[in-house]
Amino acid sequence: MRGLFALYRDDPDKADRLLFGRVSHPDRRGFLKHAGLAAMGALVGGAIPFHRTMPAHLLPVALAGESVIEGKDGLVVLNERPLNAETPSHLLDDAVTPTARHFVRNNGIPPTDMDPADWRLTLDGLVETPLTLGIDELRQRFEVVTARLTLECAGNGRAFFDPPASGAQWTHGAVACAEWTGVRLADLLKAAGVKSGVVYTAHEGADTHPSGEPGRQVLSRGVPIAKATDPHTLVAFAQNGAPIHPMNGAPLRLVVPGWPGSCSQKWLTRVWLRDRVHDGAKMTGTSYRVPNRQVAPGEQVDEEDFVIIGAMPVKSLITSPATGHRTAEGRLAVRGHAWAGDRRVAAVHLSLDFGATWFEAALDTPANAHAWQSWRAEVALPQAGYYEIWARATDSEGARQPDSVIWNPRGYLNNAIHRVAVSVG
Ligand SMILES: Nc1nc2c(c(=O)[nH]1)N[C@H]1C(S)=C(S)[C@@H](COP(=O)(O)O)O[C@H]1N2
Ligand SMILES: [Mo]
Repeated sequence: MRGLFALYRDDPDKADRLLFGRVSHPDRRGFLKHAGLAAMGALVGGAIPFHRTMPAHLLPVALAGESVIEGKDGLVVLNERPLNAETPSHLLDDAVTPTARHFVRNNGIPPTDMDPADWRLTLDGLVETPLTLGIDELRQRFEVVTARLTLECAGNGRAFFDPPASGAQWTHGAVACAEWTGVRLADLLKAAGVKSGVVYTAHEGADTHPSGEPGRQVLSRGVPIAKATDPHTLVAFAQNGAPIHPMNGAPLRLVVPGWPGSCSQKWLTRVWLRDRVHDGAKMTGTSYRVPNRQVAPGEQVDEEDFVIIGAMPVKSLITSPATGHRTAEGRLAVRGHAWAGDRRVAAVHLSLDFGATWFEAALDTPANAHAWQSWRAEVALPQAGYYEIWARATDSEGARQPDSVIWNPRGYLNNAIHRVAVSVG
């Protein structure tokens, strides 16, 4: 698949000829060859009803569904520019998400120069001494810590909203728990000296706006100073013991576990301390904000009635079996993970009868605060038929996952229970 991509980049006419049988300008209307269409249909797993109007030199995004991102494996690409790719649930089975399986959520175009040797991070604003530090200085001057930290996009699960919400149509896979190594943001801020009156951080990264307009910010989020100085909030320079993947923010990024992934600025260049709630790109309007009350599906909500999302809600994922699994009558091992924002997961329950009755799964304690917790159970599937396995987590404060989506205009915070289908017999 990568070969096909390279071919489209280097010689689009040849690529068209190979895939479609001939080059057709200005579009392929009527020219698509049967073999090419069948091959493409097989690749995307279905018929291609829109082929007649497919413009030339365009690689269909569905074709690009797998293995197109260097160093990533099995991710499903939702959008190519900016790049958004999620991980199928059954590929999130590991306690520590391998880098190759960590989702990618870009709002803009990543920087081209990610050389750690000349990367600089500036801490300024309401500090006694503004600091500009290289990555070597971070390693040398501050305590280096490693932790498994759960990162989930606030829009994970957006695909299930009805009425639909605009934005990347994540299903279940915009979540991961990698092992991150770096220094505590709290320690950096202490070295800079936090002045009184600080309310919020403001984060800046080196990516650029898709429009190409110079100076236009892509994303600049911040968090309340209490979250910034929480010892689990890291400025990370390693992911799973190796340099950070370029699409996950190399060479330096924030990891603000338990909060919307957008708080964890990638390609981090600056943390600015402010005396007010930060108002950078995607901090205002309806971005990463939800209504301050329950609203009806489809309801229009005034902008001033939105509040910024803080800690993410309790959620769980079934990572085995994969949905669509076929098995013989008998017992089946079921497993997955659960996480709960700034809280811990207290229990995970499973149901095999569409939520009528529930039984408890065995649940691991977290490896460290903000690591997701793995769970497992063995279930009996005594006779042939269609089963659904439902998983529902409850957090340490007693909050539990709802049965269905709690609707909000931009499709955030969908922590509805995960269901997988299994055929027996
Ligand atoms: N600089 C920068 N940082 C960013 C983003 C971005 O577009 N630019 N996306 C954010 C969002 S919305 C999420 S969910 C996480 C995703 O992290 P990942 O791509 O490493 O999985 O990165 C966040 N940090
Ligand atoms: Mo996100």
